[in-house]
Amino acid sequence: MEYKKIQGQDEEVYEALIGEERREREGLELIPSENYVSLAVREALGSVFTNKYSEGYPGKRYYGGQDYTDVVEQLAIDRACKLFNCKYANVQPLSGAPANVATYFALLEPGDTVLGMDLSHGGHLTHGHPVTEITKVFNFVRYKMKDVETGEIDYDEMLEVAKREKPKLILAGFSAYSRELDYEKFVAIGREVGALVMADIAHIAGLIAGGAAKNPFDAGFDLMTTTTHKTLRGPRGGMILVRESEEIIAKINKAIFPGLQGGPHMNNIAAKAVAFGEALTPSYRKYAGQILKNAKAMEEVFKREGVRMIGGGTSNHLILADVFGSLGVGGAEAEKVLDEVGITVNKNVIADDPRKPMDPSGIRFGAPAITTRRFEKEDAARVAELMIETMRNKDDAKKKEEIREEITTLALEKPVPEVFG
Ligand code: DSN
Repeated sequence: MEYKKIQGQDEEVYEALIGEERREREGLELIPSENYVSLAVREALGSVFTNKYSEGYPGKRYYGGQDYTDVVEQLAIDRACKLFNCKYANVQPLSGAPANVATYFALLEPGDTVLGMDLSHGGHLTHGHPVTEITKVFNFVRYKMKDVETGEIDYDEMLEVAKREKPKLILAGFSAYSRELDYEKFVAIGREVGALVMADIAHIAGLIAGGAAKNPFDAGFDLMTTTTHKTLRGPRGGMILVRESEEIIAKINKAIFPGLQGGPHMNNIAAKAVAFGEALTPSYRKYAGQILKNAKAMEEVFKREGVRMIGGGTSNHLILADVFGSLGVGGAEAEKVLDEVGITVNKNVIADDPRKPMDPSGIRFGAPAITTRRFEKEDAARVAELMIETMRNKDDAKKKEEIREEITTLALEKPVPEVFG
């Protein structure tokens, strides 16, 4: 994109935009929650829909002039329901965290208990980390992995905790967990203790939509929340999906508006509709499958080089590697040296990490964004080799310069396609 109008009007913002364009073009994005959207999605984001207030829902708004907002919101809802095989969707949440918070307020009373995955074992802040405001209102209890080396969840412990704590909601979902969950077990435990069962599929939404991961709705989950900008490759935003209960969607809709949000961001909803349209195409299914192949190719290199991975490897799009334990490089330093060669990852705590969150033992990385750039297994494996080489030679400036050159060449050879498909 050229940003001609901004260039003429605001040099400072223009410079930052151009810098980010260059960074994304010349480097490799491996943060597993990031991706590149199509130009069509960016057109919708920058469209006239940003001008419009439309509190309410299609056909029931509080302001006039809704002929076209109703069209795009309904398209987004219908396409979301088709993608995830469910009856209802609310596409207004501004992102994943507000979607989760709205769900708690919609379905729980203050003081009610939620059972979710421990943050240090892969869960998310909004699943009840003590630093979040929601813990002042709701009570969060935890389940963990039984075996950190295989990633197996301790379902016996989950049942025990569920029987003891009597949660109203059981939450399956994660932001740093690399294996598939046993959704049938979650549903069985939920039914046994009378809890609703919810999946936060933010990280794997695109894999589910593209048929490369199981859909929790097939196991009987009641509802799911997600972001739309990770593997799903849409604009930054959130969404709540309900399998079949009219009562649940009515409560969710009320919690989003007027409960917690005002006017929906209609430019964003238009962009969600465009992205969901892309995700319904056969080429998107191919993309989702390729993410898994590329992540597996990276896993093989890490295994071969003796770098420990939490869960022993990956069954999805992401890898959590214990770089401190295996290479003697802390997560913060690994993030920094990889940045120096043009590879972006994030430092991440590993299960029961003895180190601090700002300098943990691990890094988290994955394949969604490089797969959008049409990287194949061999390319992904080479990137993994270069990552390990960089960390092993973290103090060798010449070596890092050579690696940076190879990364830049790889990146320039595979630009983000203008049109997906
Ligand atoms: N920040 C997101 C991630 O990187 O996984 C989750 O909120």
